[in-house]
Amino acid sequence: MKVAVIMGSASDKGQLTGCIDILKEYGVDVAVRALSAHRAHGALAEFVEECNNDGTDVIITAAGMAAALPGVVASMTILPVIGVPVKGSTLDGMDALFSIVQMPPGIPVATVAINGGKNAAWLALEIMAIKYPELKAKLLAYRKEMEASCLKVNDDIKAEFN
Ligand code: RP5
Repeated sequence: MKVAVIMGSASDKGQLTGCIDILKEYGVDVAVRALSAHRAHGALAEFVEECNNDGTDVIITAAGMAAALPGVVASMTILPVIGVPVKGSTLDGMDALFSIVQMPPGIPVATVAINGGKNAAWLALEIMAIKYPELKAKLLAYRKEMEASCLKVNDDIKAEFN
């Protein structure tokens, strides 16, 4: 299981640490890069070409402002590309959200919430679970754990107010 995580700038790093932690917790081999689509497009193209040939399963991308990175990466691969809009200081991430989600037909980017790095990891795991049965079993077990902890909270609330 192999995932590439590309951020547009080191300033996006904070939005990806949770994502990278989740992937590693599930035993995924993670290759992390900071390669701007605007400032380093040559190196970005070389890295995506590596991903196309080295068994990478999914590419996670994160960028803010005029966030071209996810769409540009998607244009260079048929691997599933997940986009994380990063909240900048001026337009609160709406700029990045619209840049990432509004892709033309044929070049999709699976866009998660603004600053939704953790869901990018969960979505990548679910995509890979189609191919890796042991990962599928782990994700199903995790859903059961989440349900159990949610029901425990419900029991506590019932006991407190009823
Ligand atoms: C985007 O511009 C990056 O993804 C980052 O979110 C934003 C600002 O980049 P820096 O000026 O902090 O490098 O391309």
